[in-house]
Amino acid sequence: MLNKNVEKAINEQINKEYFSAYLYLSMAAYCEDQNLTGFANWMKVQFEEEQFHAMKFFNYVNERGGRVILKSLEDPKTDWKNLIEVFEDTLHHEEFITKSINDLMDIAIKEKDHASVSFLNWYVDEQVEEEANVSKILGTLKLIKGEGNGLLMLDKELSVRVFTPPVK
Ligand code: OFO
Repeated sequence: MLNKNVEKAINEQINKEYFSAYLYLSMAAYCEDQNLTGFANWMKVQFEEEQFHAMKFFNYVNERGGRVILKSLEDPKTDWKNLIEVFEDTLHHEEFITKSINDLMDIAIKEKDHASVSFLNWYVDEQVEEEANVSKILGTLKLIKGEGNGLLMLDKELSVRVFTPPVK
């Protein structure tokens, strides 16, 4: 049986994961509007990844005999100054999610819920990758000052990203 405090915190995390998906879809819409289809593709893959994160929590709660309670999502931001601002927001958001996962881990440890600690390790590792991917793109964007041929080349590079569901 899933510890009640852990269950409550995971339900809040499910909402954050779906909000992440919604935010990245909103960023994809902005990129489409800027005719940057490669960036839009990258954000759409991010949208799928976040839904995967949410569903992994959803399935875990059910597997442990808990109850998923969904809440409404806040409106995502819809407009940005440029691509640098989009990726600065993305990095800040991922740092916020990392803190949230760490807080969730602290609750599982405090409650001595070893199964949840083990389960949450996947998210701890995933956040390292998430932040690294975003930082790399943001670094390149700053290098090319977010414009010109460099921007078009990066757009092309990001157009090949595909969503591959992790095996576990
Ligand atoms: Fe982007 O890692 Fe989930 O939210």
